[in-house]
Amino acid sequence: MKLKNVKVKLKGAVAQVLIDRPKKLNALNRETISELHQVFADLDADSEVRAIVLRGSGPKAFVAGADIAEFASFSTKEGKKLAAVGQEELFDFVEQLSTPVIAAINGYALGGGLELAMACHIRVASHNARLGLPEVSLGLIPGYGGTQRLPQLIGKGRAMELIFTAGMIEAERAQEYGLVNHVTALEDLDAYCLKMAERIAKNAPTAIAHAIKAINAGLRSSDAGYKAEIEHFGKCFGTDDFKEGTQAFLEKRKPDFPGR
Ligand code: DAK
Repeated sequence: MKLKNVKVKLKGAVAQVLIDRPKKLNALNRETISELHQVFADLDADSEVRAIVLRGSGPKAFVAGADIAEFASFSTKEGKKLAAVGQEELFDFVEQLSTPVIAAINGYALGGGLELAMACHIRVASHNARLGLPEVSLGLIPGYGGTQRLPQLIGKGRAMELIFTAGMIEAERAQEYGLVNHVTALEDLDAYCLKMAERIAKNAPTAIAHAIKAINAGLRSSDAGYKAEIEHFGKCFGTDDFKEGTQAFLEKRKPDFPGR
């Protein structure tokens, strides 16, 4: 597969994966999601690769969300189908990978971008990072596991506040909440993550793979929440609020939601 939006660099036992659409703040379109799936599948199958670091290209964004221009015209059926496919192809796929993945959050991690970082096993952010799930400002709910993984990481009350306000939090607050493990200067982020990845890479890969499966099994004893998310996410696509929210973003204006 020829890669357009994703780059991979190998440094010994560590693979660095770069999401490379800086002009669109690395927003996740269909093509980028399938390229990431392929790259993660290939790296996981390579026994020489013992840890992966994922980051966004440029100094401004990890990933500023799913590509709004692409999903703005989806119907309820398409929204539901794509949420299920996306979760399977990328978000659940990364979470269940046998190789540990560190998200190096080098700027905005919003919507699908924060959902991707939360699907990774460990998160490190630079000081300039801004994190949030702004979907309700577009008439949507998080559709790539965010309604499940955010409360798991930071607790129900904080997760509800962050989702309902569509707000962004700074890296230091994210660390206080437990959403990211460490915060570094932007220029130190790559070296910090590489060092952690190298430390992980020295340990038994089979044992780490089993630890990932065991930890995930405990946190995901039922898929009911993920299924409910897909169901409710799909329903949002049929609403006038969704049409207004996405149109307003594309027209660079504030939305005026008609409501129920
Ligand atoms: N999608 C598409 N383009 C985006 C984008 C996005 N999420 N975020 C930024 N861009 C584009 C901008 O439109 C702009 O493009 P041009 O106008 O230059 O062509 C370019 O990136 C630079 O952005 P700005 O000019 O806006 O940069 P600023 O520094 O002024 O602002 C910002 C940075 C991050 C605050 C702003 O760009 C922003 O608010 N971005 C959108 C954040 C957001 O709402 N993200 C989406 C959350 S919703 C789905 C499953 C899940 C989802 C959707 C569908 N299916 C299964 C169907 C998830 C949805 C979300 O992620």
